[in-house]
This record gives sequence, structure tokens and C-alpha cells, in this order.
Amino acid sequence: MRKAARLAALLLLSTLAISTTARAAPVSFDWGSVSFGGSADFGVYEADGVTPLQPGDLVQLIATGADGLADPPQQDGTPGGDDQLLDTSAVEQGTLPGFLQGKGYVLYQTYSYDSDVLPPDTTVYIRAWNGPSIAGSDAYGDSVIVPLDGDSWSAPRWSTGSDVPTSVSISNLSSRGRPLGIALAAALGVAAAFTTLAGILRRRRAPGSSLHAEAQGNG
Ligand SMILES: [Ca+2]
Repeated sequence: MRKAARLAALLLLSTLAISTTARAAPVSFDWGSVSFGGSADFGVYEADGVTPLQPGDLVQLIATGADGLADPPQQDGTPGGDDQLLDTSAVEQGTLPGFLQGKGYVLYQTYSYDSDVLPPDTTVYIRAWNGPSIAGSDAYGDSVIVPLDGDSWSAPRWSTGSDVPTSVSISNLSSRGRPLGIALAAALGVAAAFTTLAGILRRRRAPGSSLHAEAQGNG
């Protein structure tokens, strides 16, 4: 009996060990937009929907975050909202046989991660830019969204229809445009933070006054 109990305990322990290991297992996900038969149902195109993106144009694998939605990029081109950049590649990065060239294909690239780094229900999409860098692009486009499970995914054809985000009011202040715009946006962010902090300090100094009392005083 004692031996059986010890065996059972050992079995339980090893099961626990296996399940713990499984939680942090390395996972590979091959992503791209390509058909080795040459189908035009894959690849990324300009906003006109007929001109394929050029070899070397930037593509990114992005996680949607908890909301499951693709948020528009920030002013500097980094993923917006709760989105997270996972991997980067380029159109026609690598060697392709002649009949597969000029189709805006994104060749499979392997994204490797630990399974406990991303939530199990993570969904992803590919964001393509119509230039070799964010700064060198004037449009981007997002593929459909799919779950980050399975070994490989070839995204169906899509186009770069969305303009690169720029704040007209900020970027037009300078002929140098975007870099100063970003610096100004950062400065405005710091100013906003100081205003908030000052507000908190004011309220702390005058514990008797509430927002309600202030509102009454103003009215
Ligand atoms: Ca999101």
C-alpha cells in the first residue's frame, strides 16, 4: 500500500512538472502573405489595389492586445493603443523564383516566443507600409486579424489604404515636419502631466475643498 501511495505521489509530481513546463513552452509561428502557386489572392498592394508593394517595403507582425482590435499607429509609426509589435520583415525579403516576384508577397518568417509571454487568446495582424521604413512611407494597411495559434499563416491579399498618421496642427508648425512634431507632442505630453500633478498637489493642500465646492464657487 505504502509503495502504491509513493508511486501515486511521484506520478502526480511528474504530471505537475510536465504541465508547468508546457505553460512556458517555446512556440513558433510562421507568418507571411505568399502563395507558392503564384496566386494573386496573396500579397500586399498600394491603395489602388493593383500595384504590388515594392521589394523591401516594411511589414510588421503586431498583436492586437486585449481589445482584439488593430489600433491605428501612433505619430512615430509605433503600434497604437494596446497593440504590441512582435516581429518585423519586408516585402519579398529573400530569394524568390521569377514567377513569384513582383506580387507583393511577404515570405514566411518565423516568430518564436515563449507561450507564457503572450496570453493564450492573443490575436495578430500584419501591418504593411508602402516604403522601406515608417518615415519613408505615406500609407499603411492592415491585414485581417487571426488568432496566434497554429504553425503558419498566409494572410489574404490587402492594400495600404490608410494614410500615415500626422497631426496637421502640430507638424505644420515646422518645415522640418515630423521630427519637430514628435518633439512638440512629447513636450505637450510633459506639460499635461505637470498640469495634472499640479492639480493633485492643489487638492492635497486644501483637503476641505472638493471638486463639488470648486464647481459651486465657479458658478
Ligand atoms: Ca488593440
